Amino acid sequence: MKLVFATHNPNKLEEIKQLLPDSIELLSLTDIGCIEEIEETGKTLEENAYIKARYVKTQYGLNCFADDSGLEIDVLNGAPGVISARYAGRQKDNEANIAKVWENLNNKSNKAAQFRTVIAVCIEDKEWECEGIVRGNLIDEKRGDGGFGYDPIFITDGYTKTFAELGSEIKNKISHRAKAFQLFLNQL
Ligand code: ITT
Repeated sequence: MKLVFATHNPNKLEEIKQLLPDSIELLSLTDIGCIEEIEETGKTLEENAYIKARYVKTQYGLNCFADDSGLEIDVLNGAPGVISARYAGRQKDNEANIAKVWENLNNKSNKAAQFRTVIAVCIEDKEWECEGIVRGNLIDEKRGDGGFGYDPIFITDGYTKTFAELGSEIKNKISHRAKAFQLFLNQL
């Protein structure tokens, strides 16, 4: 079966390819000639993931799945959530995004947060979604050079190192994305 992963990110594609059975031919947006930007206009991670997966299914007639992820902070009612990449503005600046988190958490003792991934799947005439969540706490300093986004300020429950200090091998086993993808793979 041909299956499209609605991403242009070669690292994400390769990671998933390793986990899939040989019977599935995994294709990226680039592989199917989809070079146009799919506007992520949804108000939730679910909506954005479905926008991407349905776009490919409708426009290209191919089975597809798509993911969207974000950081959700308890005392900020789940912000930045769906706008995690653009929290401090359209320029998608990690440093500025982290500074805004600190600003909004100033004087708050509860720094609990979670990363959440939603995968939307459109295969034949079926649609469903898979979710992965990793709980933890945010810290007031940046620690570690690995990962991306909010990794230097997030320590997941049961660990003392940030996601940026853990290294990709460990992070990719325990992350929100890993959990969502594992669920998805089990359902294929
Ligand atoms: P796509 O092109 O595939 O959409 P992206 O960088 O926008 O890649 P995601 O949709 O997975 O990545 O995540 C949106 C934002 O949420 C991302 O830019 C980060 O700010 C934050 N985020 C998501 N997963 C994260 C992780 O594992 N570690 C740190 N920050 C993360």
